[in-house]
Amino acid sequence: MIPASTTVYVAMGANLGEARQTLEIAATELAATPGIQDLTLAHFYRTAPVDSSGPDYVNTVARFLCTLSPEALLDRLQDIEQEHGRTRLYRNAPRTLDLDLLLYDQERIDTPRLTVPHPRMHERAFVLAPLADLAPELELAQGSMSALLDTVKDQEIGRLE
Ligand code: PH2
Ligand code: MG
Ligand code: MG
Repeated sequence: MIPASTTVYVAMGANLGEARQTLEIAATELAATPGIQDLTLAHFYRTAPVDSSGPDYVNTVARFLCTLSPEALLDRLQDIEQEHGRTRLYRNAPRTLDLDLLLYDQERIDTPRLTVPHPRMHERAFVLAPLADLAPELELAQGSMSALLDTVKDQEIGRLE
């Protein structure tokens, strides 16, 4: 039997090292994961750090179909972060790679390891802009993509080629 696939969105960010290249490699690794199919990447954006410090970030969002459980997917995301030298010195510290599970179909998950939908995604231009590239029609609990983008238009962000 073919297992039912879930549509998943993952936010990708980095502000240390070759940030864009790291995101491209991480996307390739995600796409090659058993249980993950049809990965599409949004545009890349250069973004000023939000509640964080250090150099500008590069951010994007990946969408894919997934047959992994949310926990198994989180394990895989954390493995890829580790491979790219991710350390967790303190909250929101500069990082070589951050992979955040944003949406797992319509599911609401609230466990010690995982809160989905991501609780701060609706207030961050560095998530909303690439998410809107992939899914302009998406509705979050807090509003439509265009309404939410309007509330974050003062956040500094620029699309990369
Ligand atoms: N991630 C954070 C905190 N602040 N700022 C930008 N611009 N991009 C990020 O990915 C980011 C951030 C925590 O994960
Ligand atoms: Mg994050
Ligand atoms: Mg994270």
